[in-house]
Amino acid sequence: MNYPSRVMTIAGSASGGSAGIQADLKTFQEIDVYGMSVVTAIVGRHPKTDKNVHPMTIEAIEAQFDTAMKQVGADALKTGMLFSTAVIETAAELIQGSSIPHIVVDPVMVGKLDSKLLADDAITALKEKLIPLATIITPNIPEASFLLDDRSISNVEELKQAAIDLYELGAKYVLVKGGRLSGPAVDVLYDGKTLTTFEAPRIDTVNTSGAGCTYSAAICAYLAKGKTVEEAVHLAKSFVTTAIEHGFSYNDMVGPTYHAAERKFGEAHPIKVN
Ligand code: PXL
Repeated sequence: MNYPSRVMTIAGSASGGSAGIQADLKTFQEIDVYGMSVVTAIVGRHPKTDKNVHPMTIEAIEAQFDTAMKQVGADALKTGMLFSTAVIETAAELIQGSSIPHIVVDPVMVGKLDSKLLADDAITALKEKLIPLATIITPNIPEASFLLDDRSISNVEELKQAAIDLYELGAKYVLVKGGRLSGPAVDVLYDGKTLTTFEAPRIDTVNTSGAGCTYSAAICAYLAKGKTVEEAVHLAKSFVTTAIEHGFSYNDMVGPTYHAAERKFGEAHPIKVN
């Protein structure tokens, strides 16, 4: 038997199922890798107290990682919502103490429904402790802008310059996602030498909750399967674009992308690579 590659996510639980750990595990399953999880916090707003982020202890985070590594091991790992300096430092230590070959850092800061997913004082640890360990980081425009001291990014040229400048933080590859610009959804990949753009047509939908989680989870899954970073980004962009195309909502709130779309509709969305 050819066992599936092993993929771990260290991220927050999004109880609505569109984002976070839930999006990661659904994506892993669709791409046929073996998914494991380390929950850093539970995100869900209490109807009376309004409390939205319910953190796990460092002990619980270490216990989950150790259990998954002992039971299974990992070929690739992604990080999502880590929230605090202490959790970022713990994730960095766990990654450094492992020999997992591919590390995807999605520098999650704010959710689509405006949940605050990174504490104000945690950006330094993210930049100094975690990003240097990354094979690839996957900021969207607000995240890239924040990592570059509130720089404004409003066109593809500025997206490219942001990727070049973020490379200085020490990741091997930087993918800056331009989904929030108008026009086609252009993402820029930089490896210290070459800029590559990945372009999908804009899809007219509001149902994109968890798209960033899904994209970075798909990159992680394809890296675990032995794809190069360029191939993994291309395949993942296609996967998430198809998932966005078939996004839906059960009510009048912003809904999820459809993780099963590529399998169900038998189509991988064409992506222009330049
Ligand atoms: O989409 C970003 C995100 C990541 N992780 C968790 C979330 C969200 C958005 O709400 O809840 C746990």
